[in-house]
Amino acid sequence: MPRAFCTSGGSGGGRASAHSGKMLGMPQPALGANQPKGFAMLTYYNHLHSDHEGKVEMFRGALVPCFEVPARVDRVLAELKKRKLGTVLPPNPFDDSALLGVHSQRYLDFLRDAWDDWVALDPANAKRDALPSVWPVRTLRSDVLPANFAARMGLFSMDAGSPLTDGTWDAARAGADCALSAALAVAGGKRAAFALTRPPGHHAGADFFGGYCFLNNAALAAQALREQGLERVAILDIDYHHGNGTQAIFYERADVYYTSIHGDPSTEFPFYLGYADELGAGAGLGFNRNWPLPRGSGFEVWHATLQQALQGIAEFGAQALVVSLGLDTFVGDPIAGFTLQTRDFLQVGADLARAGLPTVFVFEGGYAVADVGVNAVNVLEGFERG
Ligand code: Q9C
Ligand code: ZN
Repeated sequence: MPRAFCTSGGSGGGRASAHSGKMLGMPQPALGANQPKGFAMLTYYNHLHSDHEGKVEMFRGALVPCFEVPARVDRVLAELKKRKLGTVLPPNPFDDSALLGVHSQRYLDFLRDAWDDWVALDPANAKRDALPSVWPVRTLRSDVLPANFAARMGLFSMDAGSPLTDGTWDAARAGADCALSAALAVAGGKRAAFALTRPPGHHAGADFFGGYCFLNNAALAAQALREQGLERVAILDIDYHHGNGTQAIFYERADVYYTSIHGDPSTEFPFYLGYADELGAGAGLGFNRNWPLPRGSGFEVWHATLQQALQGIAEFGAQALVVSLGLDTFVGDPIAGFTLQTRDFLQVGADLARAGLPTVFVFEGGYAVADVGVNAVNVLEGFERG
């Protein structure tokens, strides 16, 4: 296996390494066949997203209503249709094996069965979201797979803010199909495609969920672009929160460059990753670049930082771009701290277009529900016009 395909190891348990050649589970022939070409935006909409609807998340010692709600994606879809921005399609189906370039087999096995296992603990659980409450932190073992489901929840998660529900697997799985479909469309000649999906993905690691994320859609898109033959793929993460999962998945790889602009993790979630001194490791040294900004930062500093991130992508020589499109940089976001305005998102889209790369947009965060549709579509429209 070429070194470039080796992924950074997850914590034991049969972390799958990506394979060269055609991705397992891809429809054959994949490259360019039956893919719509041309300019107008193609959106792959996750028709199962609302199957995932958490009730509560743990926050400061209380269970509070979820911020990550189905209306977020409904708003984006409505705005896309209102402005007639390109075509909306259901995703193409991929086999579960298509996920193994990014996620470990034992994590996927856990996630697929998690709801049934939760209800098996206690039939009354059918009415309650599943949340973890115990974790294998330093000195505890993460190589053992406990039979107890609560223990497995902790092993495969990073927080208690990401409720797992009856429909989480089906929704996340269809979202992965959206990301893979968008990547194949772009590999096949489309200028841009948009994976409109929830739950989001960028906090999910090779073998854990957290930060409302279960499967890492942006990582799946980047890996699919690689396996379609693009040699250097860049991921630009503009969600308010650092994409710890995406960074970790590619941290030791030189073929996928990860760069992120986000709230300083010293005060902002995910707290334990996303600092400026994280530059990659091993073969991946120099292929990771973080741009933490203080809570309260506005568009002027954010926009100047975007130019620096885009310069890094240009110097890397990316052949395609994956954008983790979070809209929680918006001033009105209830859980974030930057002050971008609705009009600024048009400028963001135009700046992304100037990178001149085939681009996969993947929907991430953004919790100001009434504004998230206009803000997301402003990025896409700015890109289309740019
Ligand atoms: N009660 C994304 O934007 N905790 N995830 C927030 C607020 C986690 C955000 C606490 C925030 C995760 C994809
Ligand atoms: Zn976010």
